[in-house]
Amino acid sequence: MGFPKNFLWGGATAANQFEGAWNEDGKGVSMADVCTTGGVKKGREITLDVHPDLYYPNHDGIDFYHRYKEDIALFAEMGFKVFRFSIGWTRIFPTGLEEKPNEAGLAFYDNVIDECKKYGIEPLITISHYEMPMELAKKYNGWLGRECIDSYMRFCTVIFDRYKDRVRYWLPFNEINAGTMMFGIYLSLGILNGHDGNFSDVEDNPQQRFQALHHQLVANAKAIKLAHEKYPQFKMGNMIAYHLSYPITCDAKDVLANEHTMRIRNWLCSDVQVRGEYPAYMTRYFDEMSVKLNVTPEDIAILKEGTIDFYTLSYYKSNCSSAASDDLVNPYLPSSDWGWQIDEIGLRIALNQIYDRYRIPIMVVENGLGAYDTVTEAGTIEDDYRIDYLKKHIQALGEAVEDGVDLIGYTTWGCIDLVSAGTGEMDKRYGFIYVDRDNFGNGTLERKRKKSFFWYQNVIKTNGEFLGDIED
Ligand code: BGP
Repeated sequence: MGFPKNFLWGGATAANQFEGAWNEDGKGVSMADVCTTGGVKKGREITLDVHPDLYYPNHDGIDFYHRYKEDIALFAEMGFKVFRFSIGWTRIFPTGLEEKPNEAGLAFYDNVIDECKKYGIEPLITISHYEMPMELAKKYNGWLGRECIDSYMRFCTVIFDRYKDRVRYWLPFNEINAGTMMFGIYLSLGILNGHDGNFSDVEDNPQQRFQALHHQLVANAKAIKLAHEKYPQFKMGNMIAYHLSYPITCDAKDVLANEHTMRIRNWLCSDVQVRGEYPAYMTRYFDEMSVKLNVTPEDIAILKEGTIDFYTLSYYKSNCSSAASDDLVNPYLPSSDWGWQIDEIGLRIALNQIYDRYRIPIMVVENGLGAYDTVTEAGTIEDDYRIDYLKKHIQALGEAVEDGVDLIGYTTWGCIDLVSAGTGEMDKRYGFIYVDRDNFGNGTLERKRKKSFFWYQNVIKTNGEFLGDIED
C-alpha cells in the first residue's frame, strides 16, 4: 500500500530554540530567554530577569533569524514538503500587553514563509511553542491568569490575518498536555509563583495547574473558532506530547493504574479538543485531587465550538506504570544517552489508539533521536544511530498506514541541530544538519550535512519506500 501520494514529509523546529536574535528588531523577553543550560543530571535555572554574567543558550539559538535562507535551502535540498516552525510571540507582541503588533517581527515571518513557498514547502505553524512573554508570566502568573486568553487572541488575530493566504496548517499550542504533568508548570503554563531557581524544582499545585490548563484549552478553542469562521481554508490541529505507557505487569491493578495515567496524560486534552467537552472521568479525578475549576458558561460553549480538524503528536519514547508509580523502566527496550526509552512499535500502537478513538487525520509532528554527534577528521558526521532510529520509526508509520490509520504527514524534530528544550544543551542533537556550536556558546555556527541528510533525502524521494542505508 505504501504512504499516501501527497504525504507531507518534513522537519520541525521552535522559534525560541533556533532563531536566536533574542533582543533584535523590537523582540521582547520570553520565558525561554531566562533559562540557563542544564544537563542530564543538572536542571535548567529560571532567572526572573536576564543576568549579564549568565549564559542563556536560547539567546543566540543557532541564528536561524539571520540564516533562514541558507537553512530553508537545505530543507528544500532534502525535498521537504512541509516545514513546521513556531512564531515567537514576543517578536509580534514584545510583552504580550501591547495593542499593536511589532511590524519588524511580522516582516520576519513574511520572509520565512515566502522562502518556504519559493521551494514549494508548506508551512505548518505552531502559534505558541513553550515561550510566552515573560511579562505575562510575571504579571498574571502565566496561564493561571485568564487575561492571557485575550492577549493570546490578539496574537492569533494578527497572524491569521497577515499570513492567511500563504499558511493553511496551524497548531495553536505545542504539547498542550504538558500542563497535565509537572514539567509543564513553567515550560508550558508559565506559572512562576515568584520562583527563581531550578526549572525542575517548581512546586506542584494541581489546582493552579489545571486552572491554567483550562485557560489554554479555552484559548485553543477560541483560536479555532475564529479560524473556522473567518478563514475556512485553514486546517486547525492540536499537538499532544504522546506519553505512551504500558502496564508494568498484567496484574489488573497495574493495568487499571496505567489506564488512569493514559487518560490524564494523553486523553484529557485531546478529548476536550476533539469532542468539545471534558471527559466524564475527569469529574472524579478533580474531586479526588480537590481541584475546583472555574469554568464559565461561555467557556463551555467555546470548547464545543472550537474543535480540531486534525490531530498531531510528538512521539519519542514509551514508559511503564504500576499501581505504585509512573515512568518505570521497560526491561525490553534500549535507551538513548538521555535515558529516553526507544520504542518504534509503540509509535504504531499510539497511532492506532488515537485513530481508533477519534477517526480524524493524524500527523506526527515530532519524532527523533537526541544524540551526541562527532565530526570526523574528514569533516563528515556518520550518524548511523540516528538513521537506525528514524528508519524503524518510519517503518512503524508505514505499518500504521497499513492498519488503516489516516496519516497525513511526518516532521522529524530538530531537523537542524538546535537548543534542547529540556536541558538547554546543544549537545543533544536531533538534526540532519549539524551546527557548529557547543553547550557554552562556542563555534562558528557553520552548517554541515550529516549522513542522515542524504538518507532522509532518499526517503522523501521514494515516498518512504526505500528506507535502506544509502550505501546499500
Ligand atoms: C518536545 C518539545 C520540543 C523539543 C523536544 C525534544 O517536548 O516540543 O520543543 O525540544 O521535545 O526535547 P528535548 O529538547 O528536551 O530533547
